[in-house]
Amino acid sequence: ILRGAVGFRRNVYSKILIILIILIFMFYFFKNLNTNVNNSVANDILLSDKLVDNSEKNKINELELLIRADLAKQEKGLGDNGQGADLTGDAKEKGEKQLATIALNEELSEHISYNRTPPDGRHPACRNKKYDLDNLLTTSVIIIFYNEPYSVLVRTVHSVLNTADSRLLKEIILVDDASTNDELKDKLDYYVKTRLPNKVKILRLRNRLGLIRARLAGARLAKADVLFFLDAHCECMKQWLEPILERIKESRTSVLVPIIDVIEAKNFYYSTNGYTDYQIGGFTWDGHFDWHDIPKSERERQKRECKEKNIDICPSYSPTMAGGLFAISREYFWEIGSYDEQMDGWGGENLEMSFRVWQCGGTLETIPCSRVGHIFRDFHPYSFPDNRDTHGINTLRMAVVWMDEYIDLFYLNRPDLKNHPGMGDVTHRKVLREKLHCKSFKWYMENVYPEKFIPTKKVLAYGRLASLAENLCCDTLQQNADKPYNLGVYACFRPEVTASQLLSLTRNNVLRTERSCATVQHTRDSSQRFVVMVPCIGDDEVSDNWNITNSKQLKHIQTGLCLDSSDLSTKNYVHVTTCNSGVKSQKWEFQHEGS
Ligand code: LR7
Ligand code: MN
Repeated sequence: ILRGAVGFRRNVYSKILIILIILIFMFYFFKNLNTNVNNSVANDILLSDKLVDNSEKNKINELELLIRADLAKQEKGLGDNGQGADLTGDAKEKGEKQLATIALNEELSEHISYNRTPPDGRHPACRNKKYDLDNLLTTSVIIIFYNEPYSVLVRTVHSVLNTADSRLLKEIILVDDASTNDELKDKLDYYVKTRLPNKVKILRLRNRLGLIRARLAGARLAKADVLFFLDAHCECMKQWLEPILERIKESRTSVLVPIIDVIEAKNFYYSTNGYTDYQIGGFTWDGHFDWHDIPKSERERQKRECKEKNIDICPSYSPTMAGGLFAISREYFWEIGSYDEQMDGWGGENLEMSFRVWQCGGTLETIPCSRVGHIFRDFHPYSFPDNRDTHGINTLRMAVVWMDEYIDLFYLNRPDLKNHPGMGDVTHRKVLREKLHCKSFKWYMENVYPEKFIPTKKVLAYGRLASLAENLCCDTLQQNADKPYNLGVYACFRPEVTASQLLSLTRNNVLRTERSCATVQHTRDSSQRFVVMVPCIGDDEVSDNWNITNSKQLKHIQTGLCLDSSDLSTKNYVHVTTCNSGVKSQKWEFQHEGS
């Protein structure tokens, strides 16, 4: 009996052994199969992870020395806590030159540690919050780059690794949009291979595809629950992932952005403004993204949400997003139509995704407990083949698919894009819109962005404001609308009105352009006061009002003075002066009656 029992046991052991061997075999078989699938799906990409095994010793030694030199150059403590830093002597000069050529102080970046800490500028309520890290979603961070300064890119990766709990971070996918800078090739491969954990991967595109298709390539490889896209020059604040992952778990159709803090390109100062006065996204009718303060109505909605949930800080709905830093459920990203893959180069994809998400049933939210710094550069250090206006053409594709009749306001600002032959085909995006049963742009304007000014609606008059004295029209003279400027006159453009001559007199008697409202200069000399255009958000917040009189004058109600086009000695600026219905230079006519 005893012998029988031993024999039986031996039998069981060998069976277990055979099963184990089969399991191990299958594990490796499927693992390999998986990498093969990756390679064949991503037809045009090279996964460069062979370098360290294959290349010669010399090359490796060389790279190792370069990397050690980089590390030796970094000064301990420099820029810590997000402080701005300064160089001296030759290095300072070099940095200043780079600021002019690549819009960023690369030399300074090389002196700052990859692991410098950003400040903690979060709302106190965010700092006290606890998260159940074992039950949050996982993230694939996707960072695309084209010729970014090596040290800035590497710092971005370190920053993610330093701040993301390993339970939440499945992988970081770096997508190289066919950079030509050598440092971003073997040296970066070697650094990632030898200094960073396995979860950092590099995807090399064979050809430059532009940022939209580069993000798509990264997204195709990603495996985690959530995609978090970042530009290649970011630094993450403590716990930037947790509140985002929590919100997506609660609401999978929410597309989320962190507060985007400014890191200055000249001294790497990471500035944290207050935690409640952050801005949200809007757009201009010429198709650009812009920032603006959270309107009263949204603040009130936020308060209500906070009260209901009994929490201190809540997301704010945002009509649009800047586009570079955002998180979305991976499944939802594909469901909602990822990107228009026919968009080239740079630009336009951010408004496209914003409108699409809102119109097709999702929401776009800023999560104030999540903060990420972004280096804002004064200009793009790269160009595109043929100097194509990719932003314009991409925006045209967006407008044709999503903006319905409001596209006229876009064409008004961009007449050059009407019937542009470069637009290409957008049928598949229109089909997508049908398939997802998306709402109209009118719905978006009324429900998501009601504070957005529409120059032709709810107005007493609009269009060109022409002087009856001579062929002159009020004109912004293309001055920067981010700050106050004087209203001028210029020869009227006809037959179509141009954006610089498009004015509206609203039902609240506010005289304005899309972004600026007309006020009267404060000065003692009341005979000649300029008309100052100041940034305005809502009509109700403007204290200057205007009336059209029976004798065709435009009268400033608060001062009782009238708009006058005479005496243009100073740069074609118009002024207001004592009303006199007898002079022609005070007679004006709007192009259209209001509706
Ligand atoms: O051909 C290119 N291929 C690329 O991979 C050109 C650029 N890129 C990379 C580039 O290296 C960078 O990592 O794409 C990323 C974005 O390019 P930036 O940093 O030059 O763009 P930006 O920060 O000036 O522009 C904002 O608008 C763009 C519109 O297409 C993108 O959506 C950017 O991601 C976006 N950036 C942000 O939203 C950060 C917040 C700033 C604001 C406003
Ligand atoms: Mn950027």
